[in-house]
Amino acid sequence: MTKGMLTVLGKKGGKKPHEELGLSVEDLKRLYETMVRVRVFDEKMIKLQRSGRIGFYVPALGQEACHIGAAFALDDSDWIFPHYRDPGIPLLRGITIQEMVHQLYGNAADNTKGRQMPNHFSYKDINFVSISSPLATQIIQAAGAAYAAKIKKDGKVVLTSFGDGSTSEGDFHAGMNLAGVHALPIVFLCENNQWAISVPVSLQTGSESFAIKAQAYGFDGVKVDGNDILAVYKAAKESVEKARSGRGPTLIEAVTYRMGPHSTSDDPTRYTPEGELEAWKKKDPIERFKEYLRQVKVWDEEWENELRTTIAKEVDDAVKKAEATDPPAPDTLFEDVFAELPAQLLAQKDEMKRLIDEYGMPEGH
Ligand SMILES: Cc1ncc(C[n+]2csc(CCOP(=O)(O)OP(=O)(O)O)c2C)c(N)n1
Ligand SMILES: [Mg+2]
Repeated sequence: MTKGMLTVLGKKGGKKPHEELGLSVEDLKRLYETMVRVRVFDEKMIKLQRSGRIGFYVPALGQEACHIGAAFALDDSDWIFPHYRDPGIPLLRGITIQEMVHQLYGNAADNTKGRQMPNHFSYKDINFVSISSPLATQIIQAAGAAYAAKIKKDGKVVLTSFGDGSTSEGDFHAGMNLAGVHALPIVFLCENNQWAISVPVSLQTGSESFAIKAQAYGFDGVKVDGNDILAVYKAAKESVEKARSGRGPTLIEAVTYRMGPHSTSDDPTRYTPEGELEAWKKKDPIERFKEYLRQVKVWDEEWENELRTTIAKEVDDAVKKAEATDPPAPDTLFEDVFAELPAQLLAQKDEMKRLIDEYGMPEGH
């Protein structure tokens, strides 16, 4: 168990931290760009929901460093069993903003065919397993996948992310226990954003931290500054190397703050203490990384402006295209489960056709 909290940004003296971590200038740019893409995407999606154009959205505001820093430490073929607040991970693995916007609209180009809740992304080709609505279910699925990786000896590592509130679910304990017993190749990332909707972290655990919980299962816990992308990357890199070399799991507690509402269905001003958000805004993970990049001469105003303009256009174009795309065709409701439809579903399909013939297509089609 590491004592205290791991930080990298702001440390004085010695070699440049990113060089020590083996990160190139290209890597730094990619990390920063992904954080800004998530921020711009978030801001736009919230506006779209507020103006009634999409139904629901879960912002990642303030938590960009946690999930992007951790995922960057993985190989592209490693498995991810994600929390619902991690849109930067698919973006890092090459999923486009367009694909994600189609999902939020649930239209015919949505790869989940409008059957999933908005924001519940799922990308089979990049080993990004479907986001789960029931809290913590991804943790046991991830432990099972890590068990499979160990049996198959395929060299893959599993990352599963979840919130502080999710550690109160039985599935967290079951997953951690299985991983500890079998020394599985898995990294648990707890994004401690201080809140589980309106429940503060003080009511979530009697332990002195979340990281310390790993001790009970026989492996290491690391508490890291979750608004410091280089610190998260460092913790994740060490944990991933450890997992890949057969030395078992790690629990990373990334200490961060949810700077926006829990989701677009929430109003945090009703329960957060005055001044809390303002205090955390001073530790904004993007601003902190930007300052570091400025110091090492990777960031300048011109690049920032170009980045923001390009991303804003990319998001706007994606929205236009999603709004011009039809909803999924009704027949798709009957696809993907049975190779041959059973009699009762055939009857339902006929009934649907009859209703459409009689009343026409529902509004929006
Ligand atoms: C099993 C279960 N119980 C309750 C909920 C309702 N719920 C959705 S999100 C949430 C809070 C989760 O907090 P946390 O794990 O800290 O994640 P955060 O939203 O803060 O990122 C709750 C209680 C749920 N989705 N699943
Ligand atoms: Mg939380």
